[in-house]
Amino acid sequence: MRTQVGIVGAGPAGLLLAHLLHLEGIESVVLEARSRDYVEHRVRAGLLEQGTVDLLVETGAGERLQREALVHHGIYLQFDGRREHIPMTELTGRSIFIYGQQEVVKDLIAARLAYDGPLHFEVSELAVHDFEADRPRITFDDQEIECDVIAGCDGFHGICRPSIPDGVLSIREREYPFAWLGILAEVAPSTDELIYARHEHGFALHSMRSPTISRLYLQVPPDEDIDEWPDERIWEELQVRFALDGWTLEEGPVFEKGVTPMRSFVCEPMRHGRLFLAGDSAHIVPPTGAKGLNLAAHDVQVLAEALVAWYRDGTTQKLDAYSETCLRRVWRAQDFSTHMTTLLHRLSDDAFDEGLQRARLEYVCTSEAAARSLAENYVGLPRT
Ligand code: FAS
Ligand code: PHB
Repeated sequence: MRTQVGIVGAGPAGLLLAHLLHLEGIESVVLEARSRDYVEHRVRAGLLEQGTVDLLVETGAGERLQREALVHHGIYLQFDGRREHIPMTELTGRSIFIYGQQEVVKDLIAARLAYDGPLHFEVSELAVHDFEADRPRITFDDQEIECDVIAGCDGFHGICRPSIPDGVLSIREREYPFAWLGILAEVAPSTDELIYARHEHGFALHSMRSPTISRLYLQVPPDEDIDEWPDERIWEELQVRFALDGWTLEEGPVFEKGVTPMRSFVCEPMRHGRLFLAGDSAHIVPPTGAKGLNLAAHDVQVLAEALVAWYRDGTTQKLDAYSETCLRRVWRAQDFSTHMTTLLHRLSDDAFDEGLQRARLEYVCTSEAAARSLAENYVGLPRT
């Protein structure tokens, strides 16, 4: 087989890239190791920046999002028995949108199949070849695709990044000494907007997926066994960390739960020859800043624009600037996500750390400048 762009991975990055290229008349083939059902039900992110929503809506993949997403104009920060609102839209003019990642994936798969765009699920033995030359190939299941470029959108555990020869990439990473235990519960959210809580027991986040589905997270030790957390214990601990006079956290049946490790990871450059890495295959942020999915969308927006310029008039300028352009936003998000993580999680028993956290929380709740800085990073800096 032959195509222009071979895309490995049908997560948000791969599917959105295929969608953007199709709109510009550029062919691609998307290859995914898991089944359609699996990728459409995999629970991950749920918060979209204004820029990500604008991109989906402007390109015709946001019709259901516009109908079903919850629009939020701020968040709450809770600490020391107080809950303070940070008015994001008032401070930045931009909003945030609550819409499950799997819903974005479903919408992009539906858009792809509506025009019979090549999308292969459950492929195996996938490998990438010759991307240091100008006719890269992808092999899988005794098949081969020759293409002009390969987009490695296969996530953190994919094969594209490890396929780049040793010595080419520089890796910068940080592991955090805790993880997130996340649940989905069939109960109406007990809050109108997200609550980020710092508590001596550890961090907690009250998010949501719809007016009837709540999404909640607890900071737990890094290698925590989910079997140690029966639903009652989870609700008990959530009640403790969100406790506030005159306010009640409603409980309900838990239908999904899992533990997610917390790490920061950046590989540079994000391109080697004709292989371009996008999304989690190139960078991971701790979810405290809700940047993972949004960074993936930004990467493929930049890559699509660069490929369009190359196919249109043969200029490689944007392709050559791809890695640098994306890494500028990646490091901004790394800094913000690390800031939010160290601001709100129980880092150690060190009382000085606690004092610093309190001072920083106090500052962001009393200084408009500090609140605006947090807000503009959270809603997403305008795309350059
Ligand atoms: P993805 O990992 O989503 O997609 C990569 C795709 O490539 C997958 O479908 C995979 O099956 C496929 N693939 C892998 N190897 C392959 C191979 N060899 N051949 C073919 N296909 C292959 N972000 C937030 O902002 N908030 C959150 O709450 C949040 N929760 C998360 C929870 C978890 C458990 C994880 C892992 C991430 C979470 N994230 C969260 C971050 C998440 O949203 C990612 O940033 C986002 O999925 C990145 O999208 P992609 O780069 O497309 O990678
Ligand atoms: C989520 O809704 O899954 C979510 C929201 C905000 C975060 C992380 C996760 O910071």
